[in-house]
Amino acid sequence: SDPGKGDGLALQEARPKVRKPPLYKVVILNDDYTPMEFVVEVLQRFFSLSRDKATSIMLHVHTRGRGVAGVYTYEIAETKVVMVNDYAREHDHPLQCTLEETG
Ligand code: TYC
Repeated sequence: SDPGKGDGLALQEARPKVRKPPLYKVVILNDDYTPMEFVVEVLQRFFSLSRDKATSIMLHVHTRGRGVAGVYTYEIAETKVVMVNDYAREHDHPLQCTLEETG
């Protein structure tokens, strides 16, 4: 007999399982020494932000101590953290960013 036309018990059709991956925030930290212009440049360069949006996030970090540059899957977030921290170190600025799991 045709195995595709059974009573639905022998060959149950499974619902496709699609799971959203966990997301991670790339958090930028304030410090006393990194120039504001450098932070804005970093936010534009690595997070594809407009100058206005980058400036707004930089000022938020400057006044509040920390702020979210973007939200990504783990591999992309981790790559951005390494790229920003390497870039800041190359330019002798103490700017730091870290990963944080979203709630
Ligand atoms: N606080 C720095 C200053 O006054 C500016 C700054 C902003 C540094 C954001 C880091 O993530 C940062 N020059």
